[in-house]
Formats: sequence, C-alpha cells, structure tokens
Amino acid sequence: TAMSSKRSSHGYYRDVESRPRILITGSLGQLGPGLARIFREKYGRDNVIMSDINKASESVLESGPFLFADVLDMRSLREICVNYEIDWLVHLSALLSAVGEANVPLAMQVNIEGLHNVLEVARMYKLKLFIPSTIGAFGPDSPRNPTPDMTIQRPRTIYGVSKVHAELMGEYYQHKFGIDFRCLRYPGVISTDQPGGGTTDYALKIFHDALTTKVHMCFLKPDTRLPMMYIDDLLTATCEFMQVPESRLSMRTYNIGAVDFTPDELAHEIRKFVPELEVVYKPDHRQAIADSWPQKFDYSNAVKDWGYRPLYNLPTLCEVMFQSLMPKYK
Ligand code: AKB
Repeated sequence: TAMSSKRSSHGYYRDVESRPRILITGSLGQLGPGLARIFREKYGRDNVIMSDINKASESVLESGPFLFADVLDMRSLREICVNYEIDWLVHLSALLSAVGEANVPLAMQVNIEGLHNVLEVARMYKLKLFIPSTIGAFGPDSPRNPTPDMTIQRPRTIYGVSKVHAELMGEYYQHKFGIDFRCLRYPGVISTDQPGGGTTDYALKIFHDALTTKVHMCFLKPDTRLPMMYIDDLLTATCEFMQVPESRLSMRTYNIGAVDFTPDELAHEIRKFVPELEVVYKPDHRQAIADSWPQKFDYSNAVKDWGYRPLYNLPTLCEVMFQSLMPKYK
C-alpha cells in the first residue's frame, strides 16, 4: 500500500512492511548473529545491518553488512539511519547483570544514556523499535513462582534497573510520540555462542565443560531455579513478534520463556550424554542476583495475544546443544 511504501534515494519504491531495513546495535553479543541471520532469511541479506563497537569476525563480515556504531554517539546513529534508510532498530547493546555490577558507571552510560539516544533516533526517524528486557527486570519483591507480566518490579542490579527504565521509556515514547515500541523479557538464553557476563551463563559453560574437562565449577547453588530458553525459540519468537499487527498487542512488554531448571537438574540431563560429568559448587556474588530473580516465568499473555509457542524443553535443548557443539570439539 501507499501507506507502507517509501520512495528510496535510489528512485524506486520500497515496501517497508515486507522488506524493512533493519539496524542491529550491539550485534556481536550472544543474540545478534542469530537475529541477523533470521531477519536476513526473511527480509534479504543487505536489508539487515549489523553494528557494534567491536571488530567483527570473518564469518560475521561474510554474512552481510556490518558497520561500526557506538550507541553513545548520537551523530553516528543518525548518520547510519539516514544513509541506510533504516526502518527498524533492534537495540541489543547492553552490559549484562554480573558485568554491570562490576562497572556501574559504564552500565549507566551504555544501558541508560545509550537507550536515550536510541529512543530519540527512533522518534526522529519514525522507526519501529525493539529492545530486549529480561527476567533481571524483576527483584526480591516480585512474585517469583510464577512471575507475571504486570507485577512489582524493584530489581537490585543496575542491569535490572536500566531494563525497567527501558521498558517504561519505550512505552512512554509509544504513548507520547506514537513510536512502535516492542519489548520481550527474555529468560536465560542457551546457545552455542557465548554470552558476556550474565548470571545465567553457567547453563552454557556446563555444556562446554562436559565436552572438554568433564568438570564444571558452578557459581550458583545446585537448587537455584531460573527460567531459560533455547536460542532458536527466541529467534523465531522475536521475528514473529516484530510482525504482529499493533492491534493485536494488548501490551508492549511481554514475558517469554520455555523451561525452568536448577544446575542440579541440568547436570542430571547432561549426564545422559556425558555420564562422567562432575559439578563442583562454588557459589559467588552471582548467587544473590539469581536469588532475587523469577524461578518460573508466566508468559501466558504472549501465548494469548500473538500465539507465542516455544518448541524446546530441557531434554531436547540438551540434545540440540550436544549436536551442535560436538563437532567443534572432535
Ligand atoms: C543475565 O544473566 O544477565 C542475562 C539475563 C537473564 O538477562 N543472561
């Protein structure tokens, strides 16, 4: 339709709904390469621009367009949005929970000032804006088993505080300026790509340890239950969520998830593949963070409003992790 078409600087008309141009910030983290892949499959390789302040690997550079972008530099963000005719912004830049506690000023800069820049750019250029939130946006005063979408949020990490801020600011910009803001609260994400400094990271490291040293030093207690999901469920859900007509969204910030387990339960499942696996429990400062987070995530609104459906449970998640990691260690 004329409504969703844009005249490109190259002189042709571009259908924004079926072929949006997408910028991903912080795209070299745990989620970026996967999200870029799934958006590229759907919308075309060159319509998805990955960006980061870090240097990209050979495989990222070969996969499609990649640019330097610092979310603290408003000018560079604006320049990219104008020059590349960006329609959607997927804002992944953030310091995670554990690393944020170790560097609060930097976490405030990236997670809060960076967010402000991104919101302003989305407003100026009328971009559809996606920002992930997290189970870490809840705290010790929230109901933990299960944790619904709408409840008390008083997180005690700078990561959590900055994510509640992002949820509220995004929703405010939607009300005030009409930007199409969308947010999913992810649980711990299990993938073969390593994350950078979270509280749920043990659940990835244990797979690598099982395939190498067969000993895992766990920084959480054996009975610490946390919500988790396999990355493929996250990628499919995020891609679908971006396309849901606005009229079907009763909210802008949804919980999603799939499973919940403890280190002990995960180790038990992994021993079906590696019976010799030994887990040594040495809880550290991350235990207190985990103890303040949801144990079970209630994602029934996502199911009801836009048909969210996870496919992986604990056994199938372990199976697919071993399938994809095994060749790397052979
Ligand atoms: C973290 O542990 O900080 C992240 C998260 C659950 O948001 N993985």
